[in-house]
Amino acid sequence: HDLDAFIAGLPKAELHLHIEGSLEPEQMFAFAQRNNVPIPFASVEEVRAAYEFSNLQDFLDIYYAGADVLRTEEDFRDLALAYFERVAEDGVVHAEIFFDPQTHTHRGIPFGVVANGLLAGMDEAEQRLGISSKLILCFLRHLDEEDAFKTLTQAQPWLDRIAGVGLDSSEVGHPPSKFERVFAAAAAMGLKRVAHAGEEGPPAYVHEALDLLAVDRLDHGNRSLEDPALVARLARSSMTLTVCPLSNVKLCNVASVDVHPIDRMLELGLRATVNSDDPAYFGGYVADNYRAIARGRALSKRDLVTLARNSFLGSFLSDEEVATHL
Ligand code: ES4
Ligand code: ZN
Repeated sequence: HDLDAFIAGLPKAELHLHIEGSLEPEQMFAFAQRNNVPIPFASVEEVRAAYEFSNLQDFLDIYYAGADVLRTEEDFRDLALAYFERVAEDGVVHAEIFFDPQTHTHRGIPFGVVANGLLAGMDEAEQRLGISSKLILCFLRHLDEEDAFKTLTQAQPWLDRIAGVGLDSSEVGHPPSKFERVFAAAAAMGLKRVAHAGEEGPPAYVHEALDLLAVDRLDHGNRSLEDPALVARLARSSMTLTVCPLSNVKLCNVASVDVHPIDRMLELGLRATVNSDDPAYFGGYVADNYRAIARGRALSKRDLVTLARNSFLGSFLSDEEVATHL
């Protein structure tokens, strides 16, 4: 198909990818076997059949359970490398990937095992595939501020290899204000800031992410559309939104890709990008997301180029590096 080839051939950056969410059912079985970890599924088909979610929490319960098979530095390296090998086919030339250290440290896996493994996979991807990448440490917002501070302290030895901090997990009931101080500490260490906001939470949470966390980028941000003054502010400040269409549909935040607001976001002057979020759970990698909205919303090639261009403009690459991709 002409459109599929156009999308795959479009150089793009992925800015919203939870590396634990790239754990494919086949890998889950392979890691479970080699680490002797029991899993409550008999087959890959059974795992896939369990991926029916009615909201974010439904998904998170399964996602955290799945991550239990990740035990060794080699597991994290293999997980990261498999992601890069897969998206090399999608035209990804740069990726800024999230990881959730608390998911692992809380079950006894040292921070360094996770970080060293992921960084090894990232380095190998750069050498073998020519894909550059950055790492973003996400705090789990359902846990408390003290735990986030502990995690930031554990990250200290790796700070030269961590581009920024993010905020993910259960949004409603855990507003950005809960993490104002830890984000200020991260900023003082020279780290960039991003936060999931307006995925399930109200526009007020997006205002908090801007005003209290001083985010450099907004993850999802969909519900900003309910607040015209907020939309104007986001457009005026060229704030990047990392939109994840297939995720929005799988988590029932958007009824189908046919009614996804991606084109409305572009028309409103928002710097929207397209990303996969948790590709192994939501039914597709980044090019699948581009294809789904291209068909669902009849996007033009010009729109697709704008979305890909926005992915570099919104990245944490230097202006010089961005220029090489435009
Ligand atoms: C996530 Cl889709 C989504 N939302 C919030 N937190 C997450 N962690 C992994 N995927
Ligand atoms: Zn996400």
